Amino acid sequence: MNIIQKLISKHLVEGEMIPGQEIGIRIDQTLTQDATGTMAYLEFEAMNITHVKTELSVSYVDHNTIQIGFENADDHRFLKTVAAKHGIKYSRPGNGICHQVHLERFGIPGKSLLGSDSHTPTCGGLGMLAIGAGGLDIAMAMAGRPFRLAMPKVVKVQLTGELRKWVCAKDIILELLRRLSVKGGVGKAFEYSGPGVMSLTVPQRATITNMGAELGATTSVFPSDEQTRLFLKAQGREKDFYQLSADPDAKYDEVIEIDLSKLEPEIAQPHQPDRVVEVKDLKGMKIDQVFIGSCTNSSYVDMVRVAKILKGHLVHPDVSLSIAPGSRQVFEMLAAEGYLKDMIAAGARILECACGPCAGSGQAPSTGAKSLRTTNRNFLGRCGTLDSEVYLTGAETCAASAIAGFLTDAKEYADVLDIEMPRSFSVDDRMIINPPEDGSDVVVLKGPNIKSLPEFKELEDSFSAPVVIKTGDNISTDHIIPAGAKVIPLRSNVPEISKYLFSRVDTTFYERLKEAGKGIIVGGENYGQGSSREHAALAPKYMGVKAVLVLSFARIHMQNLVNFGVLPLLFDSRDDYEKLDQNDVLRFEDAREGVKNGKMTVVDETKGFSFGVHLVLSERQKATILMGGLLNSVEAKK
Ligand code: MIC
Ligand code: SF4
Repeated sequence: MNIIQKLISKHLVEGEMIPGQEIGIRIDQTLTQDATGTMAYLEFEAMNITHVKTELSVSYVDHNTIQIGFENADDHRFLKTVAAKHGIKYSRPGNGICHQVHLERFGIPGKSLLGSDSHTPTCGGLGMLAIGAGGLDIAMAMAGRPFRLAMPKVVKVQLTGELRKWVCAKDIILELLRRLSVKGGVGKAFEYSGPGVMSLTVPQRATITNMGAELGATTSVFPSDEQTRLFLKAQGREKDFYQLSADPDAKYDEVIEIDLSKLEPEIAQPHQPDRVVEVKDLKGMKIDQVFIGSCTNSSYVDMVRVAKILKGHLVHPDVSLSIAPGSRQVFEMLAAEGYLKDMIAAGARILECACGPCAGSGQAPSTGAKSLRTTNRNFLGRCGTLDSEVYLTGAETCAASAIAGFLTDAKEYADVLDIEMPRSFSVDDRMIINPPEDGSDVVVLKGPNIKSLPEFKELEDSFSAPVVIKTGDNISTDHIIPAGAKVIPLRSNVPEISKYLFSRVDTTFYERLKEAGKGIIVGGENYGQGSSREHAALAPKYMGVKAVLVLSFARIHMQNLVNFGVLPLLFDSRDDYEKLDQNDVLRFEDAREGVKNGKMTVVDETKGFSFGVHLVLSERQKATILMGGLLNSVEAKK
């Protein structure tokens, strides 16, 4: 077996490991972050379960840390109390980004982790089976229910050679994005293998598995080997080590080869993470802003390399450089070892260890600006400025360019870039609050912005509704429901957040949908890529969207639509997608029977033609749709 098969078979509770077929796996650990966590815990509360059933569940606060009103602080208080009540650890704001902290303190090779954040596969860098999903799926996992997914195909990424000093782990995943595109990983899991693996430390591996999310992959994993043992030992957790490798005769569905010694620094251009070219192709491009941080590139070694480049220089007068270390552990070590001083002296604007600018919470670029970032996503408007351009690249390239004022690689700094992963990290878990043995007396505090979950009715048999929007390919959940300092505070308030639906692409959308009272969304390929935020399904459902009709879906978003009882429909033919227009009224007859059969006929009443659509759903997913969503299921109620 390959590693993915070994990990899955160890956790398999339902189904067979045949690619494409639905399987159920046992979840050992869960993680949530505040932006998706409030909803996940409201859903968990709706299930009336006293104590989580997992081995470990952690609630992180890292997204909504800018408190421009009471909302975020109220959310933190809710998360803290709800965690104490139900046996969940609470990582306080100030402790760092969920994926970075989980990798450092909790990830265990061989275990399964489900997180309400699409970058949960970061812990695959430790040999974990780590998967991102919507909040409701995490709530179900906390309640001890299996997590269902389609068994992925397994792609072997064979690494040979070693990276040159000014080339980094980010370049490996950017290279895969260049070759495969943002939809190249849908339905697949990526397993890294070959002699090049041993040269990569766990934090470097985690950069790669983190950004595997941008391929649309179900998950990504590295073997658990000597590097893994060294990392766990340095975290004071050698006892958690478990060796994991593929069998010598393991089979794979696909093989991709990358020679690390031939890689150059790469960069993803606006507005998709797969628009990758080599840095040298754009060398000299003037830049206005640089952000170094996020769950992709904020480890200790990343930050030290940045500090070494910045030392003795000043950030270019036309550039604003912000830096956010990934965790309190990293932050504290940078301070203790003097690296923070070098960053400050160079004029860097030091931010708290949180997601911050990555999803648009602070540091929005100026009008028309070019922003260079170490983050993983550059979807239109995500940074907070609609007409700015975000480029994604490695930390070294970012630091060298911040000094130069234009895009350049860090080759000239090669001499200072030889930094080893520390033999021991500074370990201090006091910012993680352990829940009491018995939380029954804990009072869960909910501020006025925290609204209860809407209730949904079962699927109607026949209905008609207008096409409220028609989009192109690769629409991300950032397009559907933005994040950012303004909108994230509304994550626990569905009526309010709904007002921002598609606001980045069409400011009339909300009013039009409200007036129609119902609607159909029409989209192209890979609809719903990116974030796991279930609000991209929940808000449309709340506003009366009956179906999302597209050429293909991204994995997490499609499951979120199912979870909230929105029909996820696929066109039988691209021609029909071409024929449809906004405002066409579509009629659905015998929709319930159609769901059961996996196909139905839709009538375009405006243009007077009919066409076929289909659903690729398991029997369980069909039943969920029919009952109007997962919260209405017996499984959620038992
Ligand atoms: C993101 O990177 O888009 C986020 C913000 O972390 C999301 C989660 C969210 O929307 O809260 C993700 O990746 O799932
Ligand atoms: Fe946070 Fe950005 Fe990572 Fe999402 S991608 S978890 S917003 S740092």
